[in-house]
Amino acid sequence: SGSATVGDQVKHEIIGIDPGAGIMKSTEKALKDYELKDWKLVEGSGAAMTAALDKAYKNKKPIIITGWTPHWMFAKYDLKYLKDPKGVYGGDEQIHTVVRQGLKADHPSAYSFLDRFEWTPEDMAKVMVAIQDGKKPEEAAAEWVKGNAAKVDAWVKDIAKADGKKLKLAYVAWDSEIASTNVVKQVLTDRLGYTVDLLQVEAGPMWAGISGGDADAIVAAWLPTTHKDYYDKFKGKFEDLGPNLNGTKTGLVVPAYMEIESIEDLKT
Ligand code: PBE
Repeated sequence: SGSATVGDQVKHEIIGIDPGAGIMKSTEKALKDYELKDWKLVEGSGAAMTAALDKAYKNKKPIIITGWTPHWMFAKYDLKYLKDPKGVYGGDEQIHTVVRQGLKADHPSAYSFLDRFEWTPEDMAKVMVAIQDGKKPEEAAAEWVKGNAAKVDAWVKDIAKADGKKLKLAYVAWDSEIASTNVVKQVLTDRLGYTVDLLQVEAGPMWAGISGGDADAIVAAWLPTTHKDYYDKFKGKFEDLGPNLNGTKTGLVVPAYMEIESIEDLKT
């Protein structure tokens, strides 16, 4: 450190994730709006980003990542969001459940459950942490469903079983969505008798898939800000069942040991 600026210390790089993610677009906008001209947003994946964070953190090195809540990284490391006085990353946001047109008529049981599905950031974080601790996603989801029977009972109460009918859930390999999509799959199979395929895709194809009818449902729509472009592009071609989780956040995240507080501090 010494007198080197934060920019020099991190080579003016922000460690991003997959290029289709909404936080990548928000971060490009942040670089413009905060006039961070020498800065570069590095594309990668959620897994590469958390690997880079882990390595930097263990060595007490500076690093700036694109981050979001709920995420297991906040349980594992002492981190902070950089303040965003211009509000580039948006205000209140929720994760929505979105289904294809016609799902209600074709699969009324799945539709009724998906319409009711709602849980908390703490619920989701539990599944995420279990996966991070080495459990397979299906295993972590099954354990969560078992351990939260009252909540799950209410989601499926009085809904008829589906006798092995097939459903496709699309999702992106973001740790939050790996957790939620596996829990929803578990409820659909274990409690409602569906046969469920998970399609792991990029964000653009996920929205195209739910809008074109190639996927039946997603529980991974971050609205109104993070996925605004996708939402607007495909508007009218999907059915938005509303929030399944409240209390998300996105932004630039750094280890708490770094002596910066705001995105504006990156200018100096
Ligand atoms: N995320 C996690 C996604 C939505 C879920 C914040 C990385 C995104 O930026 O699109």
